[in-house]
Amino acid sequence: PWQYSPAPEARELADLKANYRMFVDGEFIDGTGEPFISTNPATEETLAEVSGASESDVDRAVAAARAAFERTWGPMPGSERAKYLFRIARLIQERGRELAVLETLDNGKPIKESRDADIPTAAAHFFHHAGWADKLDHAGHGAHPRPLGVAGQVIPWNFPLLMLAWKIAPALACGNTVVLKPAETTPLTALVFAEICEQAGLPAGVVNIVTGAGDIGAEIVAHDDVDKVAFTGSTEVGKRIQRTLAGSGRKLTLELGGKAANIVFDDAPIDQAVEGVVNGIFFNQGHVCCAGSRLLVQESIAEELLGKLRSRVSTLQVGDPLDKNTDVGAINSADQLARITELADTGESEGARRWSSPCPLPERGFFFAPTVFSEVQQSMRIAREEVFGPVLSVLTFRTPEEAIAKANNTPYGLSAGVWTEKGSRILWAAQQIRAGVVWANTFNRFDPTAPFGGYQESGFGREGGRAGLEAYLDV
Ligand code: TXE
Repeated sequence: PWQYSPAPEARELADLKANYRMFVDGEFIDGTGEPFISTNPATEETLAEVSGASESDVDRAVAAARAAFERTWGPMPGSERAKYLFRIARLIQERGRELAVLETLDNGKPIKESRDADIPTAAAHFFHHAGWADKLDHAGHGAHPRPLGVAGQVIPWNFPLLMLAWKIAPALACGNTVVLKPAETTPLTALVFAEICEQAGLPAGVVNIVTGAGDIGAEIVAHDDVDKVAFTGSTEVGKRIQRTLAGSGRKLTLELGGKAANIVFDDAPIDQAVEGVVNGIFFNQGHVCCAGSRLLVQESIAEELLGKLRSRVSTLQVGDPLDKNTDVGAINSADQLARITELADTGESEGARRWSSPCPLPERGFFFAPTVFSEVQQSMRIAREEVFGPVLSVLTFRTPEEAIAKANNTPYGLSAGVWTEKGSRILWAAQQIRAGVVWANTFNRFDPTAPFGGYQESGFGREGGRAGLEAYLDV
């Protein structure tokens, strides 16, 4: 009978700041590319040195994934695959503290978020998909689902372990093997996840983690022996990947940016709405593809809501991500901070009214004060472009129809929120808004049973739930 490998000693903080190697064919190896540094964005100090992949490391990882698909993982009954996924889920829970601290150090997000949201939701995703694995061998009615083969997966830096779980759990449940590249600014929890795969006794080659920058992502995407590509990241890179794969017959899912409307009607429970608006845009420093970055508020309650919103935002604690009381942590990188700063400055120059929380900011590290722009017009860049930072744009509307028209006036279509006491209005709005997720009287709620994904330039394909499995199966 299978037994857990002895758990490694819980690591001390100092040990988390070590050297990290990539994981190919069941072994931790030094890549043959340039090693790189992962920085703690809250202190600007070097956190760890990480080995870098080259094209030949990608070849090696894809070959290992192919061999595992053909020899071990592909032929394995779903009921056996399920056991591995359950073990992985439990090991994520067991190593939850270590993962949460490491995620916070590498990404800059508040520890209370990595501890209460990122890590448990990642574990939940593996539990959920473990439950699918033994139910996919026969779909019934003569339909026979089959895995696709090797999945090439590229993920961003905003939810490093959670995005990994969204990609790897369904792929493995369906019988595929994986080559995944984490973002270059947040590679560390993916490499601890590789240890967890080893601890769970996962056959070599089923999961391969290669580390490097966008050029390595591009190698994975373009690799002839990759059967399916899954990408979460910028719309620009998503479009490039779509062009690369055009005509190849390989499957693709894209989860790209967003510019979600959070609509507050005049009958909404206003204090609850204020909390939802704050959570919608300031959770994870606004580094959220489904962030409620456009607040659409009914004109008659706009002043009251804005007043309450500013008072609430003034109470947010910005600073040390490892402090349990911190609400808003560090911006993930200097590049991202520059992007946010530039876009926020255009808000002012285009005539919107800027208000920032008076909170003190740490002297070192990448920080940006929570900011609310009022008097925003739809034509302004801060109303159209994804800021991906703690910056809210407030627009007003008079009628429900105008609210829907404004909500849909975007090239994106990932998520939206509706705040109202009227059930009929919730159902109506959910039908009218062109977005993959519409939350009602809540925001940023994630559940592995609920499919997540977008319309238009937010991408295509769904992750989570039964719909999410389609991306990893042929029938
Ligand atoms: O994204 P990139 P960046 C948006 C957000 C942000 C902007 C830029 O608006 O401000 O994108 O962020 C890999 N082929 N989102 O520059 O470059 C890269 O190594 C294959 C929204 O960080 O798209 C990383 O692993 N892969 C988004 C991943 O793609 C490539 C989350 C994401 O990086 C590649 C992140 C290439 N040619 C940013 N170039 C969301 N949907 O949540 C880069 N990569």
